[in-house]
Amino acid sequence: MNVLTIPSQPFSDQRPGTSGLRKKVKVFQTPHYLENFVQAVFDTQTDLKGGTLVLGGDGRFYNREAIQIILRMAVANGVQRILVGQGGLLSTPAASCVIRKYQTDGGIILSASHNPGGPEEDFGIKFNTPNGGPAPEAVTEAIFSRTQTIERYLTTDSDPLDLDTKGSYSIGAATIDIIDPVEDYAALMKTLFDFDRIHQLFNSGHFSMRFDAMHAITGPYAKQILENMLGAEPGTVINGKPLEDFGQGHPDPNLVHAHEVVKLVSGPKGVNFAAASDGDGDRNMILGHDFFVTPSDSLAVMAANAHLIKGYADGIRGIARSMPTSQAADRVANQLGLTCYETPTGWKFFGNLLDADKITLCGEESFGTGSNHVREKDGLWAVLFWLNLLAVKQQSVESIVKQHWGDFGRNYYTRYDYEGIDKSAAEGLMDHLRNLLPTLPENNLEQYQVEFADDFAYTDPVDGSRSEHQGIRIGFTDGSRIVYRLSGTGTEGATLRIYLEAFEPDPSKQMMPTADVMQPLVSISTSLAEIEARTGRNRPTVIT
Ligand code: G16
Repeated sequence: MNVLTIPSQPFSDQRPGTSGLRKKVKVFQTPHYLENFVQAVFDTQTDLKGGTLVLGGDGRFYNREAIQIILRMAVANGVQRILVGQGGLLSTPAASCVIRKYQTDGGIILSASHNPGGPEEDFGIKFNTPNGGPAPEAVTEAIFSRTQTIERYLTTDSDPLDLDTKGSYSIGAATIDIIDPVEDYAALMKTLFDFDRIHQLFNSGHFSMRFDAMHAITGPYAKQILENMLGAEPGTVINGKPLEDFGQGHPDPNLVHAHEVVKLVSGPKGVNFAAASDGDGDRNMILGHDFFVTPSDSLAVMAANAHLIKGYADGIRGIARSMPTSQAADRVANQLGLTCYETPTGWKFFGNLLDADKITLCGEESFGTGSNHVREKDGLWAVLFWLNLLAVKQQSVESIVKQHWGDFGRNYYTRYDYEGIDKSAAEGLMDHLRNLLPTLPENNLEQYQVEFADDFAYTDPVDGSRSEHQGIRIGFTDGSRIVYRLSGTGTEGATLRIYLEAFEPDPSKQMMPTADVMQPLVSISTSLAEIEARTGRNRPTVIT
């Protein structure tokens, strides 16, 4: 085996977004494009030399080729040991688990999450630090800055490795271990949840569920844990085979894209409980019979009931939510005498709070919940948490959530997405809102009185780092809110997100259709931002 030095030149567009570098597959296939980014990781994360790297992805198109490229580069850059998921597969939370369990020097995860896969679709890459979490901004900026000066990358002339057979292999001085992608993760789940009790629930004869893996990474994990370990009936996991193009679906677990499982939990023949996860297994959607749990409510319910779950029986230290996530979790924290941290969008902002033991649970409106067990959001973990809760409480999902609203008040919530709009129009719209901010406080917008209006900035309470321009917040005196921000995960044009939240403390008014409750906030938010005039759109692409 020989180490080769290949001359290269910078690409200007390699700054990671909300979660790593995401581009069309075709962009990643441009000669040297992937290699430059990977070399920038090795050049800046110097502990990898002589250290251990975890490597895996969500199995989407180009995953296998990328794994072979990165393996050769890792060997050439002096990585001593590389742990690779069999078949090149590792869900994002499982990668985080493996990075932590074997005290490695970090991991490279290949995924574009919930974005579609295939030759014309999306691919992505991100580096996770030794705590198992997505690299914080200081690290992603260092990687980006290195990509801007890169002149060469290192690789080897070694043959492709057989990714499908578990075992230990050597290339030069490096050892490559092809590991079972599910085993370590399943063992961790067993320490957190009462598997016997969930097993009894599945065998009670009056409970059944469906889990939609959406032909993405969680299929093998869900089959092993739900069907083999917990005794759920065969067929509980649907669309369980990971496919490179996700069966031409859009592996985003929401009411629109996971419609197959929504159907199975609806109507007189519907099952009691259903869930879905995304491309790389870190997102989740929770459904009761004819009942959708918003991700914001899911976090709040988990926080209020964590003491009932084995792994959290000693109580939780604190909670964090991303800024656009509803304030339902804040109400729980308040009652428990805990702090609820409000962070910018992006799981990377939870890492320091978890490492410093300031929080135990965290979550986002974008179908993500997690805890201190790993440093990524975790789809299947959330499903097991709910299963454990159902087994303990012996209540339906709907009655648990309605009881929660009765106790804490209901934060009605909806999100409007305007996808693929013109980038400069989107930036102009955000500037326009920023200019309006000083005029808003103490004004009335229809029946709402503005309490505060700002451009959200965050100072990390652990390391003092500052993140500016994280979204426009308009808060009203009754606890309702409008939030605007531009997505950092898209690969085409810009996506404007408007997040709306209306607080209702009165139980007699908590069963209204969300769309009706939200109507005044929808009209305020669209006219304030001059959406139609600025973007040419008279309706959003997706409403969740
Ligand atoms: C990523 C991040 C999340 C974020 C989501 C949406 O999730 O890890 O923290 O909430 O993107 O971000 P945006 O609103 O900027 O598109 P994932 O599941 O895509 O990795």
